[in-house]
Amino acid sequence: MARLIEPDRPDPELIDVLRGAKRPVALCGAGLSAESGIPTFREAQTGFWSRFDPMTLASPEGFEEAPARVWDWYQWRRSLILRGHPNAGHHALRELQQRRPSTCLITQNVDGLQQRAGSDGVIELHGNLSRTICSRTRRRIDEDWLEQHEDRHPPPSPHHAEGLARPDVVWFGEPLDEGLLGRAIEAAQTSDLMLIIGTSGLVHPAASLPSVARDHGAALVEINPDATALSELSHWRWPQSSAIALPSLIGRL
Ligand code: BV8
Repeated sequence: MARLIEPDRPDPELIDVLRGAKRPVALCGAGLSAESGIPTFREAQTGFWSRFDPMTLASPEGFEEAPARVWDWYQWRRSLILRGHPNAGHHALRELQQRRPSTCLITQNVDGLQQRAGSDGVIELHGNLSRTICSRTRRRIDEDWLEQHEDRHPPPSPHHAEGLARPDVVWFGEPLDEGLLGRAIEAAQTSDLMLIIGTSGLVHPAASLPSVARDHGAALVEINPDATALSELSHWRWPQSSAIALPSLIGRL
């Protein structure tokens, strides 16, 4: 049963555990970017998009069936990300990296906000929306080409006659990059503390990383206003926004 942390005050014992951590790892989800104005994956459906299921839009079948709709959905999400900025939670994780260079940041998010907060070496398990690839060859498509063909939804690919431009993200039903997943599993196996930040713990294989960490002796701390599928597994649960909890915890390092 997870130990509940007072919403507005980090547990002194947790601060000691963080201070003593040799290999902290963070598993980040859409909740980390919520305070940056990026709706979480399940909230992402507001207004016009509320009539579509994100699980379908974020899939090869969805793109096959309605490429223009999927392309426009991602263009809409890109516009939210461009208007958004890293929040205090992203900056606190950057600070953790600076104070503990052995920190490993794993994200399910595709918004690139952690990198915009100054972090490098972020493991982007599900890709990054700012990159565009060819739907047939998966080769990168540069911004100049996309601008020249911005009247087409989606633009054609320069790499293949039947190719279309698509976001460089992992859709449901697509495999994750083996190298990235391997690095994330290795980080979970060798960590002594895992911060589980803003994720519902429903999307696999990312959602299995906390149990890998726990099986290898790591202390698990969930930071999320709501309970999730990972709460039972966690040693601590902090029912607080990551934009408040992370600076409060890491600021006391
Ligand atoms: C694969 C990119 C195999 C696209 C995304 C095992 C069991 C069950 C199912 C499966 C399984 N293995 C595979 C599957 C199928 C599937 C899956 O997991 N389905 C589930 C959903 C039923 N997985 C896959 O298809 C994966 N591929 O396994 O391939 C394979 C192998 C070989 C050959 C072929 C295939 C691929 C999964 C990747 C999908 N792509 N993103 C895009 O973004 O458009 S996942 C998508 O969901 C986002 O990346 C998002 O980050 C991610 C996970 O969601 P969360 O981040 O958790 O966000 P969510 O909205 O759910 O929750 C937000 C949380 O934040 C909430 O708890 C909320 O309370 C909290 N919160 C809110 N505000 C705050 C906050 N927390 C803190 N502070 C706040 N302020």
